[in-house]
Amino acid sequence: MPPPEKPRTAAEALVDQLIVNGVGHVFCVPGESYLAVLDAFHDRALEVTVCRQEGGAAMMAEAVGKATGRPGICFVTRGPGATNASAGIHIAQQDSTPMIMFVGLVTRDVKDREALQELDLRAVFGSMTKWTAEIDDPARVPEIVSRAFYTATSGRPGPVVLGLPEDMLTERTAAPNAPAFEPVETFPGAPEMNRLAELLAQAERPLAVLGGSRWSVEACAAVTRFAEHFALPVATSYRRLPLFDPLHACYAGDLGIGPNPKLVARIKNADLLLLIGGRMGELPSQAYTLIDIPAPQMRLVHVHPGAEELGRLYRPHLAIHAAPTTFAAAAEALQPTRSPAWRHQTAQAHADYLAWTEVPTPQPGAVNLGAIMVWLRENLPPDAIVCNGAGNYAAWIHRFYRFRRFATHIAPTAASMGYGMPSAVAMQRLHPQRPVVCLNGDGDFLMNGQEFATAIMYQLPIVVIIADNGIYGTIRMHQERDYPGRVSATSLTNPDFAAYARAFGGFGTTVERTADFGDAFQAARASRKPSIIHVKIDPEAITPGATLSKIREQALAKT
Ligand SMILES: Cc1ncc(C[n+]2csc(CCOP(=O)(O)OP(=O)(O)O)c2C)c(N)n1
Ligand SMILES: [Mg+2]
Repeated sequence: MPPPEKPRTAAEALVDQLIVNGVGHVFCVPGESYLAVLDAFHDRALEVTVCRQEGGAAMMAEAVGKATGRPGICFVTRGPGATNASAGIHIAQQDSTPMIMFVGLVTRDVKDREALQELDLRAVFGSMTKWTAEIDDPARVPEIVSRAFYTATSGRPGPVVLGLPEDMLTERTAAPNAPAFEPVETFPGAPEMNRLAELLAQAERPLAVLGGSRWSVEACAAVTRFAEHFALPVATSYRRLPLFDPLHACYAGDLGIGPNPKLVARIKNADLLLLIGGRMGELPSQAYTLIDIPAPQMRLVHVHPGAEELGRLYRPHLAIHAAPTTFAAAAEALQPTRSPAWRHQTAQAHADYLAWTEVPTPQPGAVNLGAIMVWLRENLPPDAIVCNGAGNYAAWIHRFYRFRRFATHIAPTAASMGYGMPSAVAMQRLHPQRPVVCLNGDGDFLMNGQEFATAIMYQLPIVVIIADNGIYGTIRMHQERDYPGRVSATSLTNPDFAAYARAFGGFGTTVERTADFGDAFQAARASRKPSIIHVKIDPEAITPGATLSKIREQALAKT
């Protein structure tokens, strides 16, 4: 691209470089440290979402990265802004999500005086990003922004943080735009794929677990055909549910929190395990109890785009250094040499999944969250996007909802609370026509509930469901298990969340019986406003399988 006639400011060059790289949306909380960037937004074709707290802005950018595979972008100010945003950066790291956060900094002439809100970005973000740097020279804006796109997306994706000294942003530069980045692919080689075919030919009880990032609609379709050719049972890793159609005959279930014990047993007993894309971290590995470390008890094939992840925990029998996209394309070309002898096991695995998820378990109290999930799975269209944060309420989503399409579940594998509301805003900004449903706990919602105001500002018809049990339920559950009867710092006093919605200008309603949920949901959708459905849950209904009292009694019986 030829250089523009009048030299641009560094801020203008920066925003142009984002546009060159296909960025359509940015999320921000403004700061005086990057006024020149705000000015560059003024007459450029970018959708800017102004947020209420930088934690929300960062989680929105992370959600865009998660849903699209391309870096989500946010802009925040120095000290208080960047530190507020850090939760979103940490999620991007743990979830392997491409994201770039730009931070307005103090002017270069006062650096290291501990000037107002000065922050040592490298020291603060160095351990939770793939790369943290500062742009000191306007002429290097295209170079450094280009590198940020490559770094955030290549290998194992993750976050990049770039600091922008305020005075640098207003200087002018004749530097031309760098060409748009192109994702760097790693392909499995023929020797690896031949070895995989041999391992499959020798296997008796194989199983695949899909996880990680760098998937696509096409990759999911290709891996489905691979599974069909080999009648392979396929599980999805924690919060990677939409990678495989749950109603497909090869689907073996979700390996999240509180998984089907039959699935856990099936994985432990597999003689060939294919980990495709994921790291098999603490949650899906059931606290590192599924696969022996460092030498797995079964033959392990680990497919991962990050070379440093292969052999990091589990010493693989076959390491395939490839992204799920390129691996799936190669895998679907493999053909079995004999009819897979484990066909009946795959059918049994799918039957076990259906039996585990078909009918909601009975619950104490007048509202059954499982029944609400079944209502949603029967009434939402397949392209609906469900967002959530962390809390025990999410166990019912994992177990009873069914994600039929790629990227329809946006939730943190890092299990961070407060993610649902901002990610729902991001998804509705990206997809104005698709239904976006945001599920929250009562604790969870108010960690970023201020972004309901952002939904109002952009008139986003998100339906927010708050499962209010009056407790930090997950922690109360752990407390009753480890310190039975000694309740401490886990109770909450909540507002009237329906009135909260109305106070912002949205639609609000309260549900106190399961049977009333459907009408409440339809009324929320019909309002076309950001909506909150305040669902009152009995705190006894702590997991789909056990009440709080039962957990306490079991713990007391052990002491
Ligand atoms: C940002 C953050 N802070 C704290 C935690 C620890 N934590 C995990 S779940 C949870 C309680 C969630 O409570 P709520 O949202 O009400 O959901 P519930 O478990 O009651 O369904 C807490 C405090 C966390 N995961 N993330
Ligand atoms: Mg709660």
